[in-house]
Amino acid sequence: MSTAPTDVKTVQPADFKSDIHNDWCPGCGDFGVISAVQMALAKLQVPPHRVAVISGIGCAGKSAHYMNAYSFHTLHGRVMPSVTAMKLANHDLTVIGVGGDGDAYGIGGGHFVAGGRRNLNITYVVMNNDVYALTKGQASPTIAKGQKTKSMSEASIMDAINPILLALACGYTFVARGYALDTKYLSEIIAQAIEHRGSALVDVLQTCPTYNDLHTKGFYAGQIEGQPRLYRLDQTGYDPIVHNPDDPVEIAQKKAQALLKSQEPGGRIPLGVYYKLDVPTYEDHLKAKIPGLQQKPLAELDLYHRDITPNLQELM
Ligand SMILES: Cc1ncc(C[n+]2csc(CCOP(=O)(O)OP(=O)(O)O)c2C)c(N)n1
Ligand code: SF4
Repeated sequence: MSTAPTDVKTVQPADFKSDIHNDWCPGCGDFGVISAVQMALAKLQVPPHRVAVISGIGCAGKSAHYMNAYSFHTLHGRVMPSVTAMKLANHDLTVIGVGGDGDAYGIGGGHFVAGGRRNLNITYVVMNNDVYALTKGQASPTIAKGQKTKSMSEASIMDAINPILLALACGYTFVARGYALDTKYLSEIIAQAIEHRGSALVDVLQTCPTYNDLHTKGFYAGQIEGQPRLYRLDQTGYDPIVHNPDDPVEIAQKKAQALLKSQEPGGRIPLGVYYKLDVPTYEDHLKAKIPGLQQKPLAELDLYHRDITPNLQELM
């Protein structure tokens, strides 16, 4: 007779859907991204009460409202500090930041840098539509020099930030790129990012049919010299993993390989995992310094009934 439990409820993507009214425009790529996050969490069987989602300001920033999980809608550009605080307070939560490219790489740029070098075990999903959509489509830091969308009065005269390069330079230990309208594959990438122990960036090419008439569904579905513009790295034999994390030469080689892929000549765009390095996380270092954290996360430690007399005496 089978002893398998029959009353175990498996986590479904629908478990993460909130009943808040969604006011994204019809056809917005953000729908695909949030669905992919929900599918990834269900794939990993993480229940909603073990998940925290933090989003910034912008269309992407509304994501926290649309997730049934612990969620927090923070200030513009402050996704990473909020994610950091959430993870430090409770190491046991699966912490996911969601924001726009303006939020992450523009106003939040300094925090994005610091987030990479800490290597906290978190996932940052950036909805990259090349515009500041919520404020009517001004250029964001990812739009290329010379490009102009229908919402811009003139073409951009600045060089673009390349999120993959930026993340590699900042120290993110998992760097990937997805496409909002390939939700199934995006969910696989996000699931890998969540499983990764360390700071993970998933930059997502996101269509904004309202303000970006350059990077449309048709553009991404297009071909370059008979080859699809978008293709999967994992179908080309590309190996993103640093197999010996103690070898600085291999780390440099794997970063160089990702760097080349992030600016592929001709304009084809690889999707998938560009780089993956498994090294101790910020939490691992903290646990080594603060023994109490090995038993419980900070949120569960009794901080209010400690005798701090010895500390005060040291100061006298
Ligand atoms: C400190 C601050 N500066 C400016 C704004 C105005 N503002 C709101 S959303 C936004 C841009 C959002 O763009 P992005 O982060 O790319 O997200 P999207 O709307 O494209 O999803 C700006 C500039 C603000 N809310 N707070
Ligand atoms: S303005 Fe663009 S990014 Fe914002 S909801 Fe509409 S389509 Fe989506």
